[in-house]
Amino acid sequence: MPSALRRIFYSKHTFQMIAPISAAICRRMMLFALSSLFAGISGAAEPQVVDGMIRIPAGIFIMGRSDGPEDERPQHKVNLGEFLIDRNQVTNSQFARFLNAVGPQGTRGAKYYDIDDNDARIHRRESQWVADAGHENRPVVEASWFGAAAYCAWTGKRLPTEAEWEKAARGTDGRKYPWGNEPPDASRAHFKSGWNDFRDVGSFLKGASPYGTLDMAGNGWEWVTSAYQPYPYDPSDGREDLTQDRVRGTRGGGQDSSAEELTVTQRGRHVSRNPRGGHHNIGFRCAR
Ligand SMILES: [Ca+2]
Ligand SMILES: [Ca+2]
Repeated sequence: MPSALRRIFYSKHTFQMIAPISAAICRRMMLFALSSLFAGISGAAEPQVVDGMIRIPAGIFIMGRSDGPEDERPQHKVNLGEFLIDRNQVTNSQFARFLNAVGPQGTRGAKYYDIDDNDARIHRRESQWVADAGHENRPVVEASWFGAAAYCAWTGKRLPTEAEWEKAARGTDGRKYPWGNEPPDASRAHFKSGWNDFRDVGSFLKGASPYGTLDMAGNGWEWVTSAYQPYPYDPSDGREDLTQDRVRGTRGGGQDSSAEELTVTQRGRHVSRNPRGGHHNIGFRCAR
């Protein structure tokens, strides 16, 4: 074969071999570019979730706000160690398992769950506690603060502190809502709804926090360990003494909240928060 012809043959042959490979590489690069673009648009990459929990790195974050209600002032910096927090609120079916194992009556005279409340969505059927049909994956409410703390302990976890909750909800840039500063809408949070009208946990991916935790705005307030005390937040001033019978914090806004109550700084000052009772709009998630 003449050398010029051989060159053409080999180059054509080589092209035939390389063409499918380069097409595949091109396809992958296109897919990568598109997925990066999509991640950029949706605001966050897929978070790493292990055992239903998300790792929140150690470090300083901005807590409270200086332009809000009295109990959210002043804005201040809080340094926290690393912790894990549940991506989602605890559901009725999860809490039903706890009731079957531990029962609804707590120690120290506090009940864990308001079994007789009309808003309870877990009922006893054939000697088992069972979530009502259709409500299995909805946030549990009517669990008292004592019940929420006992549930977390039963799973080897604990309730988050008020500072941990707020950092998990807003990250470190001092934003107003989990997703940023744009006002809430129905694609990001479940709010302005009826008395016992919830959505399945984790339904609002567009409302994710910078770390990927979900429903930090709306779909049920959430108990935290901290007693309701003025800022600045100081864990050594008695607010984290869990042996005291105190009004405890609730964060994040309920299914029946107005948009104003959905900020990551909102401390639930208008919410009925007797820690010994269950409430129609207060649920919880756990930390570790
Ligand atoms: Ca919530
Ligand atoms: Ca109740």
